[in-house]
Amino acid sequence: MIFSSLPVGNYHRLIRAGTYNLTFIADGYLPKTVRNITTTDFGTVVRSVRLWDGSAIPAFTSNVTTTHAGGSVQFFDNSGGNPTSRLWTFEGGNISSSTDAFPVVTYSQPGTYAVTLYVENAIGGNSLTINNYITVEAVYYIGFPLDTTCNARFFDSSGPDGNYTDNENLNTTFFGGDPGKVLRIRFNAFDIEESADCEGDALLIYDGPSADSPLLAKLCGNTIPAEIFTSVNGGAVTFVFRSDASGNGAGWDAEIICDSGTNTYILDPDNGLQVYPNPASDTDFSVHLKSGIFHEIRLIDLTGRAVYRTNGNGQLAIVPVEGLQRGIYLLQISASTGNYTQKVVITR
Ligand SMILES: [Ca+2]
Repeated sequence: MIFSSLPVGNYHRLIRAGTYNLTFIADGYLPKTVRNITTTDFGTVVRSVRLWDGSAIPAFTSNVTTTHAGGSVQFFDNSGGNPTSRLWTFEGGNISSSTDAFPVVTYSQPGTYAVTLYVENAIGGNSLTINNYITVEAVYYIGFPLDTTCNARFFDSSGPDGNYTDNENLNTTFFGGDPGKVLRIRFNAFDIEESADCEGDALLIYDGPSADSPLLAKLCGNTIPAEIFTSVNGGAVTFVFRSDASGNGAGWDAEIICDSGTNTYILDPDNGLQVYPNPASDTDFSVHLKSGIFHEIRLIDLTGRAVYRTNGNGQLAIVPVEGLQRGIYLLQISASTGNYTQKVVITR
């Protein structure tokens, strides 16, 4: 039998056991055929079918979703339905709007910003907004004495471009902005003149508020170092850079981030909402809520498509990563304690 729901209609038709292609037709929408639906006599098959009216469907990606103050992001229009016009809106960008297919936007102020794309064809238009899509980190060069942060972009003395200079002796201390987390140091680029035991040029990293704290790493060369974690929740990290009288390199580009230290992200400490691991490689994401229950959890890809959705009344949900491309996703969580969005990464 085939049913539709009231008030759209209520009709049915007896069909025999077999495999069928069902075509759905409605005024104002394009026909849609769902293939290979197998049913038994007196059996029930339920399919949710959404018809498309032919209007343009917005979708976009970008080369990065995290940048630093002064950094640029390249956006790509991946919309469907052959749009004939488009309008981007960039919260916090140096251009607030654009009609280009591949606009480049520069962000000057730290924060998180929404991106909206509206596309239209002869039939109609649709708009897609992704809140908190772009994260812009505050920028620090070594030599800046100290600050408290949970999201810093940290460079050598020359910043993102150019080499550091000779005979430098500079330091910077970051205090963790979250009393319940350690600091995680992740390098995006690294190039310091190599020497035996890094006795020439070196970046030294200490597990605390000064160079008297325990040494975590002494770095030189041009291999990107593994991630480094401080050991004290709400503690500090101190960087000391020294260069000798000749020879130098491009320096480094690093991110300083508050982190639980075990790849666990705590979204809501009051209610014990955690996501782990993040980033994930081949392990599924676990979402754990200690007080309250989940209503719905969705994993959204960067085109705004839900690649996984679960309804639940429990306190632990598993979001499978198998079959998903590496990249950045948004985990949208609706729970009795509130609604949450967390950026998660698959790194395989
Ligand atoms: Ca040198």
